[in-house]
Amino acid sequence: MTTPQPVNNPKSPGAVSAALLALLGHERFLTDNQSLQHYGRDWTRFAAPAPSGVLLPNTISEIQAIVGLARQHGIKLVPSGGRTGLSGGAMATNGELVLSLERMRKILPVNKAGRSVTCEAGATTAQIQQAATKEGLMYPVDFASSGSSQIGGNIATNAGGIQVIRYGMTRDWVTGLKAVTGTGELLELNQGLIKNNTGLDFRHLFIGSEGILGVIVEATLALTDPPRNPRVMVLGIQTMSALMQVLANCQAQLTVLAFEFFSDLALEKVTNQHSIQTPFQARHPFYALVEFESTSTAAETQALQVVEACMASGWVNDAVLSQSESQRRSLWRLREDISETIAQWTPYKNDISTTVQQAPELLSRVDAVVAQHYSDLEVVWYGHIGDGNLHLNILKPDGVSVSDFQDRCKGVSAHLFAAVQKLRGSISAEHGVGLLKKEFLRFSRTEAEIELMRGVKAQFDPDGIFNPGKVFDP
Ligand code: 2HG
Ligand code: ZN
Repeated sequence: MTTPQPVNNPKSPGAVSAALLALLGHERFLTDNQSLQHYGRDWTRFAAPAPSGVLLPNTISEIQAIVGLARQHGIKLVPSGGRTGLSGGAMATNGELVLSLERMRKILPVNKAGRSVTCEAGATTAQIQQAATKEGLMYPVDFASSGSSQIGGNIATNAGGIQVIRYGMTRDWVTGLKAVTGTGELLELNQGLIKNNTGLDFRHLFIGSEGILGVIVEATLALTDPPRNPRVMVLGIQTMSALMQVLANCQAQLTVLAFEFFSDLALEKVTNQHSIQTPFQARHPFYALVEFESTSTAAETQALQVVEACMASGWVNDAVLSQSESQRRSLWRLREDISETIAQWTPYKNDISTTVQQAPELLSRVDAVVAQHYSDLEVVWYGHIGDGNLHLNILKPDGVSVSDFQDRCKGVSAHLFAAVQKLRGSISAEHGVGLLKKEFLRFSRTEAEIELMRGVKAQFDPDGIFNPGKVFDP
């Protein structure tokens, strides 16, 4: 077997390789091309992976030893989970070493009295959800990629998903965090406590930090009761403003678990790809997927009354209501399969938000930008509109190169983000800034704030070894 020769310009590459090999062996220090390609990228398709090695530690102390070597030899590290991110936050494009947590995936027994679970950062979201379900509890942060995304990555991007309207973001469920900083120190933050008012809470700095302060190695998560008898309605809707009226009415009268929307083109792509039946005979410009708790026949009657009232007002054209668990799941697929289905068109992704009350204004301003700049392209609208979060995906036409397409869309982003900025919204609601959004960060954060972020990074990672070039430039 040949000795791997990493790494991004270390002071003494031979010594680094020898030390990493002594620490991890050939099995857990990978430098073959296939591994570099696999571990060097996330679900973003706008940059080429180019790491110089992949590290697969088993323990926190191995991670601390790796950080020690990185400091000593000037190596950069990219923390890596399930790499399902969409902003390039886990891409290694510049000879870094990928620090994968995939071997650290232990889940401790669920603490029933405390309604919590502690796990290593490499446990997948779905494994954690299953562990909770076995005990009659629920970890409520959920999204289409939960089977492969890992909890460390979820926390590092403060992942959102399809039930935020009811349960909040990942931040709301993390009660304890262990992280190794850029100095190799192990921080044990908040220890699963519900009540702890002892000064600055660094846990919340690591949540959403996108790997720039250090690497998350363990988490304690709060759990809750699963919803009772969730039902799904899909509503055919005429206009975007009607969508928001329907939201207000559902919120007022139902226990809403999710309120998602998608456009007719999104539905068309998903149903064509997966040979799923469309729920309606006729087509409608937009669809809302509403999930609600239906604990009694009164709740079901209430839901039907809401729909009837919305139809009478002309907001809803048509509606279907799930009658079984399998129907509920099939209706969810219409929404959950969109992102994966359209991936074949290398879409340019926008993940923007405002307050919920300003969402109609956001939709109309975005509509104006789309009409002006993208009238010749396929544009797929969908998202968590009940949270004020819109995913606008622009599909790359055949025959246009990825980089030309990206350049064109980036030019339009400035117009789109200016509209977001006017509403004091966010240019990245849930996918993070990573590599792709950093040049636009100023549309959501002031220069003074970005400078403070640099200062915070310098405190936790004085040598700048963790995820360099992500979120902002040094
Ligand atoms: C979703 O809500 C994900 O489906 C992905 O956040 C969104 O692909 C996207 O733009
Ligand atoms: Zn989303």
